[in-house]
Amino acid sequence: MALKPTPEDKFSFGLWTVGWEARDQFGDATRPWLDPVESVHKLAELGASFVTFHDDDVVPFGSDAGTRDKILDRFKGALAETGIKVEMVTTNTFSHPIFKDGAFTSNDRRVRRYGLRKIIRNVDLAAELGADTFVMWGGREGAEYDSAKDLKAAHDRYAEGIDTVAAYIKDKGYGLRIAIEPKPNEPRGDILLPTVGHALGFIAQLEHGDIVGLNPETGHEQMAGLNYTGGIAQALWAEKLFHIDLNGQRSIKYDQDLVFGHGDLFSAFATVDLIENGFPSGGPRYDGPRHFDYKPSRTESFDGVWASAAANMSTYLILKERALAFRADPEVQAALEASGVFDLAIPTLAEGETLADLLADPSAYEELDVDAVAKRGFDFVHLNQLALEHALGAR
Ligand code: GLT
Ligand code: MN
Ligand code: MN
Repeated sequence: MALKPTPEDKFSFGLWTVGWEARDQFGDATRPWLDPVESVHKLAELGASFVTFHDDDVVPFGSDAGTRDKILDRFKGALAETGIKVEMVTTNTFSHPIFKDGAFTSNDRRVRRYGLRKIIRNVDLAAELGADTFVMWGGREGAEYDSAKDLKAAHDRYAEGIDTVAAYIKDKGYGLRIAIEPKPNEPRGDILLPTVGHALGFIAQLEHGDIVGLNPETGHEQMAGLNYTGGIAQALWAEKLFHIDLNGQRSIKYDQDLVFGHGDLFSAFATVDLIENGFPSGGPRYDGPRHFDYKPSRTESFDGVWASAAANMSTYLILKERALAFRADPEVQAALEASGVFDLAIPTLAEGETLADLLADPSAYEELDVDAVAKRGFDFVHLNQLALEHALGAR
């Protein structure tokens, strides 16, 4: 049964998602250009609360100032009419041929300076529209060949670029935070900051890292064979989960950008469980928009485009209902308890206990019956089956 969204669900869509003309490596567009104003109206009807966009999604690359103003006025009109808000803005530093070797990390300094200007101009627009998040997906920041990049210099330039933008945001007093979006490859053979973990390590080295966090995408982590829920969990733990891109991916292959849940469904259940229920022991929560970054398949007409947009939200809501039921089930709570899930939140050293105290505690080591302790079964399979039965609506 399809579920209808409400504003409390905070659903958000990139205009480049429904607006994708479905041109791929091997074939031409299968759908015509879609007016962003129409997308805003359609998404509002379907129950979304927010849209997000790249500068070039709304104002074609290279438009003169007058044209840009006219287009933006019309776009703002659609926002006002529908009540749709812009929560995130991002910059296209990957489509135009000038960016073929990247923006912040292009070997050509002229490109780096141009890219920085394009981004700063868009930061101003993001602030003007009241966005909270400025995403940076560096899809072209990378290489096909190891000899092509001085990787030390590339990281220096990447950090220089992001720190410069972050410092500008602070100087202007904008209420924006930067969210880096990792991806392992595609369009470049290898992309810099390929995973959540790489990006977290990078942010820790920045001068203005306090306003820089992450925008992890489901499929991007899965393209690297990683667990998306695990990735966003570590970002949450580090208090760096600023935004999310939800979609679907079926295993390690090209970036599929399927509807959320149409890839690894059971993993999607775990993702929604974490977002909606938080960690079993409490702690940092994600409270931001539920943002979908998917591509309506190339086979679909516009009817299929809108059906797929609705499918993202409906799937999320179904999984949310299932995840709430999972945690509320007394049998699940007992299974979590039996598996020791709650015990993991107990610090290993007792309050006030020092390492010296532990070293002097024979019950922890010398007298511990390691074979007896090793006999314990954790019953994780039973717990997982309960999760599966809830996910399938069989409980
Ligand atoms: C591009 C990419 C997405 C990013 C967008 C933000 S651009 O469509 O495939 O994953 O989120 O720049
Ligand atoms: Mn993707
Ligand atoms: Mn994305």
